[in-house]
Amino acid sequence: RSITVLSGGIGGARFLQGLLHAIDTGALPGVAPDAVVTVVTNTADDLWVHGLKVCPDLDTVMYTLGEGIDPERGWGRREETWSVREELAAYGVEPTWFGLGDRDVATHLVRTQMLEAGYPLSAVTTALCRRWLEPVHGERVRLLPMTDDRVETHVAVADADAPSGTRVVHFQEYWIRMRAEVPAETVVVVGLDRATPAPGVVEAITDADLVLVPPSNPVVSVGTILGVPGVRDALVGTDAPVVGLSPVVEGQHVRGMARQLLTAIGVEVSAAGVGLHYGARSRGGVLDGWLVDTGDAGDVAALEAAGLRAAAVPLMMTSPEATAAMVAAALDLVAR
Ligand code: GDP
Ligand code: FO1
Ligand code: CA
Repeated sequence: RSITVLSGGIGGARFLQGLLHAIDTGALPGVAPDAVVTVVTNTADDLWVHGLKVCPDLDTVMYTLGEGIDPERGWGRREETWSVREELAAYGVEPTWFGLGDRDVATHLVRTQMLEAGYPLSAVTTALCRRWLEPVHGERVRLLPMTDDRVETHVAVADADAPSGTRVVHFQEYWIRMRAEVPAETVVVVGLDRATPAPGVVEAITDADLVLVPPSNPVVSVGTILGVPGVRDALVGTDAPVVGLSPVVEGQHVRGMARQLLTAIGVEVSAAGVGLHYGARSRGGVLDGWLVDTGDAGDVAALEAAGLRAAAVPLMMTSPEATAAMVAAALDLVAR
């Protein structure tokens, strides 16, 4: 069996922990313990900062599955120290709002050096994962960036001081410095339309036995992956069932900024709203099934009317066990 997951950062990483737990405990009928999991990861959160290429979602997944993540923050390294950050601040260099931890910096140094030597991001990611994933998971987890091309999400916000009344900032500035407190007017994913899928991405979807869309951000995580030319077609064309899980529970994102960004792209902030935005494959969309939280059981009928298989189960990823049960329910949805 091979399972492909289209992942963002924290939500995707937690989901993957549950998926691997479910595989290990034999909780998924028809999925052998040696099933290979390919993670196609969003790279549109990436930024160049202090001369370094930082890939937050790739690193969040890599550190989480490699047991190096800071569990409280959900991003960056555990047992982190911040001397580099303090020294940069002492020089007064911007951006001071983006914090690079000392341990984390090593990852960005290796990555940047390899990129500048001419290796594509996908090859760099494989090299970094040799340290993090192989010791823990052997060959059964593969991490692929969605593309090797530079793609960056930018957000337009109202700014009375700007001549046009609008200012465009990098997604990280919107999220960290502005704390997503001002409405996002539009989301522009720079470079997306000219990007090509990284090696193995299309094949991972086409040749999969199952494709899972975790409860990742539908706009800046899954939305950007779907926007890489060729990815949507691969999903439409694959023989594998495609099933997703809602990141919106009872009209609220669980964590992050899904509400602000869904509003910016005109999608209703509800479990059904996101499911209908992805749409049924039978009707031009990308999903066969969509799981919603028990609190959103009232959304199931509308989803079914739109051609999706849908069910309501608890969708809070409170532990790998709870998340494994979500994965089992997702499988059950498309097995029926
Ligand atoms: P990011 O890149 O770090 O923002 O992470 P992702 O894009 O992978 O996931 C972010 C999304 O995960 C947010 O929209 C949250 O609503 C959602 N999320 C986080 N924790 C949970 C959870 O326990 N259950 C559900 N259903 N969604 C969650
Ligand atoms: N999030 C913050 O809130 N503040 C930071 O200073 C910060 C730095 C950072 C550095 C590396 C990294 O991989 C992630 C980092 N994050 C930080 C998290 C990141 O901004 C977001 O959570 C994701 O991009 C959203 O997916
Ligand atoms: Ca992200």
